[in-house]
Amino acid sequence: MSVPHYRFHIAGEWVDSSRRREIRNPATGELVATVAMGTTENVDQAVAAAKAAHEAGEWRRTPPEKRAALLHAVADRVEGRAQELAILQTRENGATIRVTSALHLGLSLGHLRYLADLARTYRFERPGPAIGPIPAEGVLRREPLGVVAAIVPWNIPLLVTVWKVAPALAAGNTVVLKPDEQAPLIALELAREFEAAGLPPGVLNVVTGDGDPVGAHLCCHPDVRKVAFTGSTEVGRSILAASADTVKRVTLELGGKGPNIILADADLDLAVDGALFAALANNGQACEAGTRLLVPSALQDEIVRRLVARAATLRLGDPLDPATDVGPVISERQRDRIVGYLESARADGATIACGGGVPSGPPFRSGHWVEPTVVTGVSHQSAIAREEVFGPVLTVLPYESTEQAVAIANDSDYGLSAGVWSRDEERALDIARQLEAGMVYVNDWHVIPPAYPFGGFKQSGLGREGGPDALDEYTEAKFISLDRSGGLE
Ligand code: TXE
Repeated sequence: MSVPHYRFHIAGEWVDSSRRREIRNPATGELVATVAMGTTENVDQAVAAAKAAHEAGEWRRTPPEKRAALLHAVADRVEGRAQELAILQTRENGATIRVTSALHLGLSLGHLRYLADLARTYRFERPGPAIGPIPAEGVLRREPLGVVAAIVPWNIPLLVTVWKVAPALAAGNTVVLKPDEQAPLIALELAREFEAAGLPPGVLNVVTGDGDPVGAHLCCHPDVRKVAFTGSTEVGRSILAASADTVKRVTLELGGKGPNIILADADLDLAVDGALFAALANNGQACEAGTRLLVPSALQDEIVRRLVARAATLRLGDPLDPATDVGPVISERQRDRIVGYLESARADGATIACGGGVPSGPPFRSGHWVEPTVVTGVSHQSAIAREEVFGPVLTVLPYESTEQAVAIANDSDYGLSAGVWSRDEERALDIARQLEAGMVYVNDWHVIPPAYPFGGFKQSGLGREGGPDALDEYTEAKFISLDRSGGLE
């Protein structure tokens, strides 16, 4: 049976390449599609197209209201295909159909519409206050940057793409998008909808290919004014370094090791359910997952007993089945990485309270599987408690006092998400204020509303995505002074 072949998109043309990559369903190994793999020459072509489109000025001079309308038209088109695209996303990256429908498609559409609307209200130009002591006035402007490179990962590709492409376009920039080589299809479908909605050629270009050379070449290209990246902290660092030569603007959304603190007064049923949701949603492959569960030491046995009982009810399996709770991980490499962390935890004396296995009998013969896993008995200094595992693994750490809980929570290079479970609003808020994290969830997790910024403290990143100031990250501030002491009519 023939499978679809995806080409990439430069200057309004769909471009093929002699090198192809197979995209296989991580649950079954089934061939989903093939995709053209770009080269550095393709990057040069895409940047040249984006630069030419920026200089031609059609898009940046399009009234913001019309740019917003086009982004809404794209949202309408994607919404019309939501079910089909959720299935494609599940087949491409293994997230369960409930998650691709609600989170990957549903949330992305909400964010796309919100970011579109920002163009309508954004103050691209406004008069400033009088400039004393000279008789002058100022004009405050926000202008598009030019060519923006967006580099996205495979775990929640549509939302992460929307976070970059939508504010960049809403602000009048042109874009070269590099999807992840393992899950590029949804981004190419999105580009198709932008083209169908009438975006001028060259304004949004997509080059699929490997991180190095395609992503790396974009990051040192002199005509790229900004890089917006989501991915590993390691690659984030290399992007920051590569951007230094040409002083590119950079936003980075990197890894996390979210601390999730259950206070002694918490509703334990809610907190235990929430802790599993925090750690396992999207098959444990979410940057803002809650992966360090901090529990009062007196309650540790009870909480672990409840976690294990609840985890036993979770269904691991076919991600296209709406009854499935946890699907496969993206690749053999990621599975082996997760297994490596579990082995090192065992060597450190950890107890695997549940899970820990790699099922291989039917229906798990193909694909990349890790059982939902709860780890106890490790120090908060061990690798499994400090590093991003990026799989369905929750590590439980006991604490003696809330001060100690906060200290352990903040003793991390990361600072993306954090959580607190309590019945006492004041106590929960007091702790939330002390946590070094860009997002703190009280009695919930994975709350990602479009009107709030997303991003991390410390080595979890640089800048923020979404939220009311999203267009600031894609514009330059300009001040024009008008001296009225003579000469101006
Ligand atoms: O990420 P990479 P990988 C974390 C998570 C995971 C680990 C490795 O811990 O286990 O990273 O995942 C492109 N210049 N996250 O290897 O390599 C690459 O092609 C420019 C957290 O998949 O960072 C892809 O498009 N670009 C995370 C993107 O970077 C380069 C999501 C991400 O890939 C490049 C994913 C280079 N030199 C992984 N090398 C999150 N924050 O949500 C690679 N890329």
